[in-house]
Amino acid sequence: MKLSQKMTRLGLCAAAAVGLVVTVAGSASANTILGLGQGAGACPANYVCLWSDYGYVAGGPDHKFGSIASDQNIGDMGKLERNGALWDGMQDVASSVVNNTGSSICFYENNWYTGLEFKIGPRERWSSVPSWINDKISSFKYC
Ligand SMILES: [Ca+2]
Repeated sequence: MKLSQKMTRLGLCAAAAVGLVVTVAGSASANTILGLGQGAGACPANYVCLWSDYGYVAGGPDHKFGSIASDQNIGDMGKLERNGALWDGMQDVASSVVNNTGSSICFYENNWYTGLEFKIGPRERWSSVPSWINDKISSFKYC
């Protein structure tokens, strides 16, 4: 990797650390934050948060971006990519989740809310999701 590419990656990583808010097409008032801090407390009020590792920790910056927060349904976690190659979505990597909403949230094995379903109640925190859904979540919705 050239130095300039490395610098670009580091820059993007810094942006992730402070949280980059993007608006997903089709939901003008909804927000998805790419890149959270560590710990369940990093999840904003009224958001659903997912981290790629156990214990509310994000994984390595060279792979999946590692953590997201959203206040809306996400039908395809692989489509959250932004800023080129660094962030390539969060398909099949989530290992810990926080539901900071007043609704139940259902996580799914496949895109668009199909396959295995893992339902959690309002305000629930899972530092380790069950093994049968670990590294398999591809979509989630209010349910
Ligand atoms: Ca994981």
